[in-house]
Amino acid sequence: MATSSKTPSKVAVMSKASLTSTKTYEGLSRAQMVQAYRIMYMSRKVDDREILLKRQQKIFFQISGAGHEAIGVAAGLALRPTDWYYPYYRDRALCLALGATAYEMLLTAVGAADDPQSGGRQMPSHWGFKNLNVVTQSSPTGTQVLQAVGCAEAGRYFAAHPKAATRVDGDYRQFKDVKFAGDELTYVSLGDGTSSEGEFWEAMNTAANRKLPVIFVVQDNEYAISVPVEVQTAGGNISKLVSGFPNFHFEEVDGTDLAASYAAFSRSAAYCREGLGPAFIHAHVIRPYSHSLSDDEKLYRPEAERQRDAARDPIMRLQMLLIREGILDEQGINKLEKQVEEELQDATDRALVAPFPTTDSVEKFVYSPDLDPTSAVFDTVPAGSVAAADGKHPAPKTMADLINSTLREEMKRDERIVIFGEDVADCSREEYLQQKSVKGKGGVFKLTAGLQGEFGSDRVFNSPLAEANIVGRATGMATRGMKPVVEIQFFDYIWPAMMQLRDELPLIRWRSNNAFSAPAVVRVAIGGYLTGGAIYHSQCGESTFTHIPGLRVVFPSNALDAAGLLRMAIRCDDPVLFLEHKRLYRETYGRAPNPGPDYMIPFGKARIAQPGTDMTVITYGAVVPRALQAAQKMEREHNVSVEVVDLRCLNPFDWDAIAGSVRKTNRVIVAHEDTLSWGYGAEIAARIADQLFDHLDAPVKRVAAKDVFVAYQPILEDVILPQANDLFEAMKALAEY
Ligand SMILES: Cc1ncc(C[n+]2csc(CCOP(=O)(O)OP(=O)(O)O)c2C)c(N)n1
Ligand SMILES: [Mg+2]
Repeated sequence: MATSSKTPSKVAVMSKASLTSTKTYEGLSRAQMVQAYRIMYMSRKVDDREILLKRQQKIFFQISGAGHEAIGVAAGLALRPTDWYYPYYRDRALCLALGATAYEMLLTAVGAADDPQSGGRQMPSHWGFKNLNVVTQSSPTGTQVLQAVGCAEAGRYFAAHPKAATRVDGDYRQFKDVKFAGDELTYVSLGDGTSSEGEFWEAMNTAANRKLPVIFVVQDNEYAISVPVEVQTAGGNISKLVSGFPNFHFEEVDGTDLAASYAAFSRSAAYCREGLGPAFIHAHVIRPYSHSLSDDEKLYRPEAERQRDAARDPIMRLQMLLIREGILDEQGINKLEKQVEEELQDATDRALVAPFPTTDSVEKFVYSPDLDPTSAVFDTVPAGSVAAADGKHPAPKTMADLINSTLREEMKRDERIVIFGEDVADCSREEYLQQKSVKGKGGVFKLTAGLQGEFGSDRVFNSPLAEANIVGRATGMATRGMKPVVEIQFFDYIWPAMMQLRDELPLIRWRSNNAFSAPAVVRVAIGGYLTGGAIYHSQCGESTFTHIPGLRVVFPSNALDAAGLLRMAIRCDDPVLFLEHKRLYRETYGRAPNPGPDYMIPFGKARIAQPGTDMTVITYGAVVPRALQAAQKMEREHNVSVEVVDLRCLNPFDWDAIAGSVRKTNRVIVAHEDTLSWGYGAEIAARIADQLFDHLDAPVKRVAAKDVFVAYQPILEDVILPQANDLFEAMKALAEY
């Protein structure tokens, strides 16, 4: 027996009738108690086996679920296959209880091609089983919590809009089957240390406010690596801190006690399924095996404390209970454990000979393998370019107008689209709209004006003032098949969402080896030239995002491109960062008639904003009109013909257009509004130097902002940001070279 030294030496022989007794343990039958013991024992043994394999250098990392087995199995037995799961790394026993196998776990540990969780891409214990609704988990502590909230919102949304779940060909919906159950709930777990992350509190807030069916489980083993709980949590008890959240059902339970844990989950699940709100389970557990194999807890935990924990070992406790209650005797336990060990041995033998992924597979599933947004099939002609029967052209619209109408047209076409962010609703207090006592706001730049009125408050709504909340929830929703088109009010304030934007949203597909994906759209108002925008309302910084594999980045310079590219972004099967320049929203430059509800521009196709023969300017965004102005002056004053290439889309970008133009003109300037050093232009310049060296008659030049933030005083702003005259001077110098 695993813990035989701690069990009574003489145990009663179990009666044959014992498993048929109707006695239950907080609702668990005697047979379920045995089943639970089997899973818990398997969980511990997989940990032990992985530890051995790591010491033998057959696997490369290990983190155990030891001490957390009872709470995990309790959840697995109390919840349903139609529920959704956002576990954390100690949830091995939960995953086994849901139906994952030791073999699958060991495939992950060896990094096998057939690892169903990630195809050899993620560390072991980063759970993700598509068939079990266990959503791909990552390493950053706490990022799962807001996603779980978004997941629960998606379940509720599809229940209210069942037709939205229908498969539709021709856009991302063709590849995104939706499943939902009306009374589903979402499980999310985390450690005591992780409850210090802000995203946890943001998630609790939204779940409480929207009465979402989420069970939050804090598995409190009193340590986060070496940091004890009283350092993490004011007062040392998370239950006390969260007790003021409204609409919650709260449980604080000994998470090493299977039956008590099961009861806590049963009550919590019933509360959530009734639609009363979320539940919070604070489970006191133990961590007998140090944090991970890279940690030695003897360095910071004395022996006496460790012994105190060991006395609460959940496996030992359940074993003693089985014997005490006559559910299994010593022989029965031995037999069960032997079966588990044989099964595990077989799983290990098979996992150790499983083929590795082929090295040419590394770039697979960075993006959708199904929908290629660069495809020419998305190349359409704008309807507004054709004069009507009466010979009149429709009125030109601003970029702001066309973004608004594109959102409206797409929302009509696709019921999976929801829009949320700060101030995007017309008016959160709906009654004011109904009474017609207010007109409604619809965004600080009015880009979403009228959409709540037209599509309802469950499709267009305000978020709390919390950017991680916006992107994290959008990620959860998109994982379930919705199409959140969310707004970050100012690029300058995107950073609280950075963990979600770098480590989550664009990575979900790759890290799960295409089992999951989250093709959300994040619209962001960006840029300066505002006269008074100053440091915190003028920033660019697009290269930070083009540096993220898996994220499409779009940056239009005019109304027509904004409409065509936004529609492509919404129909796309990849996550998209859609950058909208504030200065261009209402400019006279670049207005266009509405190009119609199907106008699309494929990604990665530049636009020749002005053809030329003597030099090329590669640029995008608000520098495009400035480059055109400078180019016209060059033509007028120096008879130099400048080709202006507007990239429009930064990832993917149109290398063919760049190369074609440089081969023709042999002189090139790369220009952008963002600061010069380490910027987007550096990459383009490096590629030109590398691949077009023989075609150059002069060095590659760059024009960009000075390496400072944008100042408030307009004369300072002017000198900091690249102006038409800076471009003109650079063009002159390049022409003279
Ligand atoms: C955002 C982030 N910061 C730091 C880490 C490194 N790290 C991994 S686990 C961990 C401790 C987590 O403690 P807790 O939440 O209590 O969970 P436990 O491991 O105790 O179950 C830390 C600091 C990380 N993975 N992610
Ligand atoms: Mg902990």
